[in-house]
Amino acid sequence: MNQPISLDRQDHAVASLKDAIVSKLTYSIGKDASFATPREWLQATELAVRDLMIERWMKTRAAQHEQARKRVYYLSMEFLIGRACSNAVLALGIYDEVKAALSALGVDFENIANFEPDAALGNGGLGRLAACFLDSMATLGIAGMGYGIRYDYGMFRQQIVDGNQVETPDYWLTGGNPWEFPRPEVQYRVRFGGYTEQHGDQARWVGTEDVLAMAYDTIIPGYATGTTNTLRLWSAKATSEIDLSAFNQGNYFGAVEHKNHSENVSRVLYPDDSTQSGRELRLRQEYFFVSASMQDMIHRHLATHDGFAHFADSVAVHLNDTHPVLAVPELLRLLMDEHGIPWKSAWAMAQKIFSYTNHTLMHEALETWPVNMLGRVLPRHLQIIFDINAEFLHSVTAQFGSDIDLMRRLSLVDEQGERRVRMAYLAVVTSHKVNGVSKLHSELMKQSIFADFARVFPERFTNKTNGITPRRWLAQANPSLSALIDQRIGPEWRRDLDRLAEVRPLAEDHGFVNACRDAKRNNKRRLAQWVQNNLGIALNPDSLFDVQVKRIHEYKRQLLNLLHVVTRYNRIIANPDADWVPRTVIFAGKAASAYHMAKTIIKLINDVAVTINNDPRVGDKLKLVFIPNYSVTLAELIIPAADLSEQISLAGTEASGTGNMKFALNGALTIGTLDGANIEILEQVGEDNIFIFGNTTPQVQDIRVHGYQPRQLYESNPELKQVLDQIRDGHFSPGQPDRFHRVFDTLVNYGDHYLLLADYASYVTTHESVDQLFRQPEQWHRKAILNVAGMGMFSSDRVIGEYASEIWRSEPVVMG
Ligand code: 26Q
Repeated sequence: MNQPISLDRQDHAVASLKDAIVSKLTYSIGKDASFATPREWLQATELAVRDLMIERWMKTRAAQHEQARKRVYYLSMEFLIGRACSNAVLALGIYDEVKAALSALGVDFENIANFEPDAALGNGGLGRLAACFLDSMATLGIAGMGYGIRYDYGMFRQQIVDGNQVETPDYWLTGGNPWEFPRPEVQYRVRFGGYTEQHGDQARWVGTEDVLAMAYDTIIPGYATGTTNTLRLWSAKATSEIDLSAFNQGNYFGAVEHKNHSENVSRVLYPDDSTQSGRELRLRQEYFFVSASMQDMIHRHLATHDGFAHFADSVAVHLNDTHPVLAVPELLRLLMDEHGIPWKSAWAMAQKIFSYTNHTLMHEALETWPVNMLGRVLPRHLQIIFDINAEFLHSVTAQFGSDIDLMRRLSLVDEQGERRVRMAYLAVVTSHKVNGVSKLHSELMKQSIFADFARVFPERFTNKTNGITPRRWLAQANPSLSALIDQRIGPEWRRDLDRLAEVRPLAEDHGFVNACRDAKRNNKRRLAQWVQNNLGIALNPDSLFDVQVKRIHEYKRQLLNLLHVVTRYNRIIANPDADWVPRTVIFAGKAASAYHMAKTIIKLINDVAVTINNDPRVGDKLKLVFIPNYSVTLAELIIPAADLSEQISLAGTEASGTGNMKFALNGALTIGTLDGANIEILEQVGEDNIFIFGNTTPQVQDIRVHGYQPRQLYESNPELKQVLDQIRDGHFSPGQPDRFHRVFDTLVNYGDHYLLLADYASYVTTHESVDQLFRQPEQWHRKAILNVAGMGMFSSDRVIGEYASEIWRSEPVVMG
């Protein structure tokens, strides 16, 4: 939807795309059109589209170079990109032309696009945020580059077998990856282990085991602009292919053992999103990619500069959580030990260069590494961390006097028990800016985990409320609604989401409201069709689609949702002839492989689904579906089909949430707690257009202070008691009645940390208001439109603009 192309120009574009695709099919894939499979058509199309981006890519590099823009390096262990083809085609503004070209060849674009695997190099929110940020940096013309790991295996595939999650590996590179360019000429040596020898101020790190990091560059197109950025991912390569002496002795297995061991470092993404795994391989992964990235950054700098005089003004390095924080001691090591810069200036530069985003307050997710392990794997870095700590604590003493207790609390090394390095503290001490990802989270960050640091560095802490890219999450995922909006306000909202405010008056326009209703119904049918084809379950598109899709975690409270579902089921059975608003409740999400309770929750959802969906007394009034293998691509299908968005985490636990924004942008109403960015969504859409329930953060703190009494809540609410007893007594697991004992005990007897029962009553009542509103479709869709209209500020373009001007201090590139 870029500038309209005149008709003959469009004909011309279609003709030349058609030629290009056929030529790629013939000369790059080696196939005749009459024998090509859909996958081969896709590959040919991708190569043709890619050619159109490469020229822009080169021009962008030249412009960034000429205009000497400050470079922004975004370091992240995760980039959850999803599919690239439709995104690229939309960015280039040639969707209709590609579709027409393929159609002339007898091929359906949407059909072949479905053969592209997702690049699932991330777990969830944090990884997807990084992908949205790449899109926005390219679109805004920020000279930004992503650095990460090219995992051979991305996020595992989830199958549901007998109601249980079963993980299978995601080898996403089988069919090749046309969006990446291997750069065998860009390789760095990354060292592990060994020991250090001190020579005055400089240290020599010797006796190491080495791995090579090789770059793979992925093109990141900006939307409707010539700027095209790069995501550079590192893949591990052994320093030698085979061990010749072992080989010559006939030990063929031993000969490749070293190679395999080295290359394992980039083999697989850790599928934990909220507990620190503490595994040494994870530490090696973290160091592997930041070492390569810092070497590359210095190399690139020295290619155009004489030394380091302007270094700190020419680069900004952003840490996406603490996972890449070893970049700090690595940069210091490179500057001091390899480039002879004295400690003082190296440290001063680091403090200007780094900034850090925190994504969680949960204690179990905060990274710490045992001093022992760090000393063994990265002896030089441990020394440097100790030096930073000494320098920091010294400066605090100068400012606050020597308060031993304060020192203990601020120290980068936790001395209690097994000594551990607190990675978040290292990030805070180094960075000139530290931000949270929603207003509430940024406040809580200063009150809880970083309270002492907020006193030492008050000016350092700031908020950057998350956002999402409107290109993927509205234009691409929801063509029906996008077309309606285009008709009324034009296509500019794709680059300036604040323009959606112009939709607000249309909430009073019957024609528009009805059209939005039809668009939603269209999306619901699209999803129902998919569910029918893939899961064999028939959904009624006229029922209320009530959706909770996200990682499975106790703090996100999928169980609270389920308690409501069972309550509704019991009410239907007790009163089958009442005038029920038909509901379809949809869940999707993965559980970390070792997270036992999360896996039990998946099983319980599936067991309840079997009971409800097969109960003839229920019929269409209630359906429950768990959609397996939630992914970016499934999100694009599910979110536009939602009427109701479940954002029900315990107040104070969800740092921001970004799914909440995607749903509201697609015209779902939110049922949510006052948590994370829900609070800002409420501010934007107004309290009449969102369903808020439950305890607030201060109330939660109050309940905890006075002692949470779940058993009292259980005893005093008969409906709640019935539901919990059914779960405990095997109503949904007759073959194994004690299967969910632990769920019951957690909620009722062990003082559940996430206070589900404390919010149950208000949640169920709020769902009654949801039904009331859904009975008045005109009112419902009016409010849905007001949600869409209020989402302007949640564009990742707004967020990146703020990061660029307030944190990175980097000006956009101007393309000629
Ligand atoms: C850490 C150590 C070892 C192994 C894995 C990890 C690990 C990996 C991923 C820890 C955390 C994550 C991911 C966290 C995450 O996705 N956080 C979410 O970030 C979103 C973007 O800011 C927020 O919207 C969510 O609220 C937050 O939960």
